[in-house]
Amino acid sequence: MTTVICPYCFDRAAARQLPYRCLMKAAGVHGDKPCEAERDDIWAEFMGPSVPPALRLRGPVFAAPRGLAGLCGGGSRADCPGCGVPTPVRVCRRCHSDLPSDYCDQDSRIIALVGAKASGKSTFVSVLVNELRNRVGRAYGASLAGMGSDTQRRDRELAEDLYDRLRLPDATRPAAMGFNDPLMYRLSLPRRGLLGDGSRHTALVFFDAAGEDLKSAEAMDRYTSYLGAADGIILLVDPLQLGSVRDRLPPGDGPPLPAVETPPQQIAADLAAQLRAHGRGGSRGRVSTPIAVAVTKSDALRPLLGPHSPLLRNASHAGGAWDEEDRLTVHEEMRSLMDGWDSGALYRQLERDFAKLSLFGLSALGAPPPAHAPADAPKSGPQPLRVEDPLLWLLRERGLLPVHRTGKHAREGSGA
Ligand SMILES: Nc1nc2c(ncn2[C@@H]2O[C@H](COP(=O)(O)OP(=O)(O)OP(=O)(O)O)[C@@H](O)[C@H]2O)c(=O)[nH]1
Ligand SMILES: [Mg+2]
Ligand SMILES: [Zn+2]
Ligand SMILES: [Zn+2]
Repeated sequence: MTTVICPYCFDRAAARQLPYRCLMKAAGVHGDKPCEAERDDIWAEFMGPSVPPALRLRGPVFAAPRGLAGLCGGGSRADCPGCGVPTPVRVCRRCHSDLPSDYCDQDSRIIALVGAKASGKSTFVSVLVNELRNRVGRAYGASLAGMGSDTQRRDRELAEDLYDRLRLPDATRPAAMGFNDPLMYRLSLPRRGLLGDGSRHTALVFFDAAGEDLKSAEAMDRYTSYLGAADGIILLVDPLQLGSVRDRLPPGDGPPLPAVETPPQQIAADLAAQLRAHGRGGSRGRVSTPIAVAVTKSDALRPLLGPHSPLLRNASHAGGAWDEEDRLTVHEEMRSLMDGWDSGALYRQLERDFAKLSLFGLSALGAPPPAHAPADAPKSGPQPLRVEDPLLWLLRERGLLPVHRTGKHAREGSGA
């Protein structure tokens, strides 16, 4: 039985129970009259007040007929009881959002992206997607395809902005101002098996919320079910919002420093509390969801790094395998840097709260934005450093990446 997690409201349901939506096509079998649009109040209520009244009228939703094979996508259709025309469109039981046609054909992995305002979440996702499609995709023989027209459109727009016009993403609008669509991708990785070589498909769902949603109670509600459903969390920490880092950086002519937002320690503590409330607390009260804590904008930290710092180069991904030793080197480097920033307070708290945690350092842009235009990418375009590491580690934790083990450090790491 295929279980589907709605990428909008995170409801879990058996694929065969998902209702259908009529496409309102002409050529109806019942008297040639297409169905008329109906008000979909369940969907409208979920989407919030930003949906104009005209758009609330949608194709009628009807329950899946009994006895139909438990598939969605893959060609499963049901005849609309109103007009008799078959439809392939499945919707979520709880929020009535339409699911992309191939969403339910594979396991889904929900990756929660969390970070204070302006910590670099949207830039990170855009660059990550581009790297997975190109450099990293080549190394692993992987491919990534946007699922659903919303993701495909947003990807195209963001890529044109970032790579052609060198414009950084706008600040993400907070949930109070409307619904932010999840980004859905189908990640295909090669699988070498006894029955021959093939591909393994995973649906990846990212939810890029606005930083201020972490602070607002209404927005938290949706955020919480998202966190509860997450297979892994990427917590982005903006080093330029840490007072001790700001004090250490030489005064330069770079772009102005960002406003100081919610401190990462506070975000981590809230996160752990939310996850515990969702039953994700494990042994000794530590949360079982793996968390990748990534310090962003590492380009700005260059004056604080030694000439051989692993943060100055990408992982090699040689042989299409994950290098555990390299991850530990980065983890230790970040740990000693953070020690200098706050005497290790954030790390100690993370260790108390999370059973599986790893530290990362990345830069989506590879260089600071131009001093006079902080909303632009550097002139040379994004030249990311280690932007893929947190996601690859989370995939590895779920057994989705081949691992290449060398040396004495090659042990399963938890909390290291
Ligand atoms: N130096 C440097 N600055 C970056 C990098 N990525 C993002 N920034 C800066 O951080 C700002 C915010 O980035 P966003 O990606 O919009 O951050 P966000 O977390 O999505 O912000 P909200 O949506 O408002 O919560 C950008 O406008 C850039 O000025 C990077 O790799 N290096
Ligand atoms: Mg954003
Ligand atoms: Zn839903
Ligand atoms: Zn119909």
